[in-house]
Amino acid sequence: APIGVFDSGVGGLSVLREIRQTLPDESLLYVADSGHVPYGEKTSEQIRERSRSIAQFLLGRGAKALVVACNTATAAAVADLRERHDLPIIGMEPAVKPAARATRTGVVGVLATTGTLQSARFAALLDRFAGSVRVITQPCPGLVEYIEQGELDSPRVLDLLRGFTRPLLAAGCDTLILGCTHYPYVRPALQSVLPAGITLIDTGAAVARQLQARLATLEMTAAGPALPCQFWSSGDPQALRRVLPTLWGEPGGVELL
Ligand code: DGN
Repeated sequence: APIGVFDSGVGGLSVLREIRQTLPDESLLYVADSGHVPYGEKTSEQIRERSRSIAQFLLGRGAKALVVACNTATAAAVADLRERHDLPIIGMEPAVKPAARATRTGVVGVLATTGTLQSARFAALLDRFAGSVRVITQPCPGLVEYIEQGELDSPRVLDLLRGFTRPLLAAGCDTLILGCTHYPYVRPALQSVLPAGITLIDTGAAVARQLQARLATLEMTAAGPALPCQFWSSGDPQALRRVLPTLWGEPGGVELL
């Protein structure tokens, strides 16, 4: 049976790539909820509704496990999904723990959506590290929209990144957490606007390993061979098809959700 992965748009493809690398024998299904992107400015109830309906769809396609490849949707909906469905459900979380280990200044920055940063789940995460590290948060409105278009290093994207990181650098951050699954795609652009010696941390690889461990414990690991990944978009399937070679690494068939 396949693993179902979803995001508000193309960001979750950064997680999907890590899953493919870690679990090459697993068949994968991916839903981009591009008809409703961005999730960052939506209410939690709206995001829970979208997540419920996408989870239903993926379960209907035989998914044996779900990955909520979106920090914003995880914060709003993962608890609700776990209550409703009895299968492994893996979510994202800004990587505060590895950042706390990596920092030398003791100050780390979190780049994420407004929705993630304002969530109770994120507040609880910060509480756990309150004594050990100072955390400065920075919402990044507008960034996801560019990444959705495949615009990863244009002058206006670089300007946006300069603006978002300036206050974090001023506060003494030497480690920045990419707290949204879209942001790994602007990692090179970020690096180009940051001084040397700033560490960037994202969660995709850790989530893939967590999924691998869960499947192994439950004896649900597939023997392979994997089928080609199937993609759905609730927005414009053509638009997703266009960015797949860049963001997923190869072309793929996309259907309308
Ligand atoms: N990719 C999503 C995340 O990780 O938070 C959110 C993107 C969005 O819809 N704003």
